[in-house]
Amino acid sequence: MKEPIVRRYEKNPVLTPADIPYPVETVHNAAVTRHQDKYVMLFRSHRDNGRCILGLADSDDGFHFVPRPEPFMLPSASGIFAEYEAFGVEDPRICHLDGEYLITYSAYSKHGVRIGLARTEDFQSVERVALISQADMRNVVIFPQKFDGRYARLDRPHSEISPWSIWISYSEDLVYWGDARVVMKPVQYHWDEMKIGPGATPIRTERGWLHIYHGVFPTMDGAVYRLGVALHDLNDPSLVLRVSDRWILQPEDPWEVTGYVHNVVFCCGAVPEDDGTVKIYWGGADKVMCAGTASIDQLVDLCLNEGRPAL
Ligand code: M1P
Repeated sequence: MKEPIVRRYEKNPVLTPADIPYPVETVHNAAVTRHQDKYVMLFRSHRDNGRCILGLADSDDGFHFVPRPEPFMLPSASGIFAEYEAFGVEDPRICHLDGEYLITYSAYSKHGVRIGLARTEDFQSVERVALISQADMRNVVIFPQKFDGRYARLDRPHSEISPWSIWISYSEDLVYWGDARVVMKPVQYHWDEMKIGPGATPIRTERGWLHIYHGVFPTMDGAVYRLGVALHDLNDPSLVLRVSDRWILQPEDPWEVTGYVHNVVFCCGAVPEDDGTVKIYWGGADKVMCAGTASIDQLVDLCLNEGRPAL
């Protein structure tokens, strides 16, 4: 039998709607980061009106998570954020940079979906900073390092013409972004041919920035969401060195195959560890949170030795 690239935690799922002390229908697509020697999980939950909020859970070991008693981010009730978050907040990512945690999330409203940016230092309070894209945009991850004094992010605009692809853009202040260009596209008749999107905050390695992304394949039974890896140049993240030709994870466990949306593994967070492994977190079928581990070296090798060009 083939050795799995991502070893699933044996007690998956690590967080489910039944664990949450307030009413939710789903617990999925969570960002996870280290904070003061603990792990913090910022997860998305549907409420029974179909709209989403973000909750927090804490863990000592990255596998056993204890949810907090109240949600962390509800759709804003005031100002410009209220107008653009009216339908909910979804799919957060966390970037730890310059002593603070930057949270990017999808803001839904009757105007479409765009990206909000919030910041926190302690995961007790949170401050909204700005709406940093127009519609239609999802899946924004900020690199945890500046390049020539500028922040860099990967994002995924919607397009009527081209399959949805991964782009990069830059900012001096985190609010105004530009110098955008496409860096990675789906490949026809390939596991990620329908669309791709940024996943976890990129991880710095000696050989490049490792990026775990998701790719989608259309079947007669609906779309299948899988995870793959790409390696970006250390100094110029707009340069994708190679993309692994193989997926690293696909829906297999019952809670990944069946749920709120079937056949989905969707990653918004991964935590590199000192022993050369990475803890990877994914939403199973848009319903529960799962975790697993992989070797960072092996993921980089997959890109470099079994890779394809990104464009
Ligand atoms: O239902 C699967 C996923 O669909 C969307 O992802 P994407 O925009 O990349 O296709 C999002 O709604 C995501 O939250 C969801 O998990």
